[in-house]
Amino acid sequence: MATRPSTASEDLATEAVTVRPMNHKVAILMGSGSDRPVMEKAGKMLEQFGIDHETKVLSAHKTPDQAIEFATSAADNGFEVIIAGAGKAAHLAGVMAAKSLLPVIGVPISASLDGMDSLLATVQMPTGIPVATVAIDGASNAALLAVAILALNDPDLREKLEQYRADLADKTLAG
Ligand code: RP5
Repeated sequence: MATRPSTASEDLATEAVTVRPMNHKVAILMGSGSDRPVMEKAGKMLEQFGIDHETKVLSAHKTPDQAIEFATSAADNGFEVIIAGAGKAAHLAGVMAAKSLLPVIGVPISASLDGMDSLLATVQMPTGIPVATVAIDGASNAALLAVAILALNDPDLREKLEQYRADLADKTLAG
């Protein structure tokens, strides 16, 4: 029996079945190696969602040229979101936001003054250059916010986020 050519809608259906999961890449930056114990939580959370990430120590103060170079080339290098944690006079997230159009999530690190200094330095960005700031040492939430941003255009990731929230509710109700 002669086979008829496939219709456009059948082609589309086949394409939908063979579609691959989207590849995302998130940058996890920190101002010092001493921030690593906090910032590692962001990486672990992203891994739960199967999201690739690259971790780097870059200081707005000690390595300003490298920090600016990273921010300037981040989008071209495939990053979609930048998470930046720093303590004390925390400028790393602000510098990333100044030199990149990617969404930047700042994590204030409690390196001194219970983290109040870095909280204010990170959250109080002047109008025009925003940094989405999470709680002091809130690296896990920074990752979850990155997931929410990436899920806007990724139904599979959105499903994972819904499942994460459902599990969270179950755990909470279980006491
Ligand atoms: C900030 O100063 C870093 O992000 C870190 O939280 C804090 C202390 O840095 P180190 O003295 O450990 O290099 O720039």
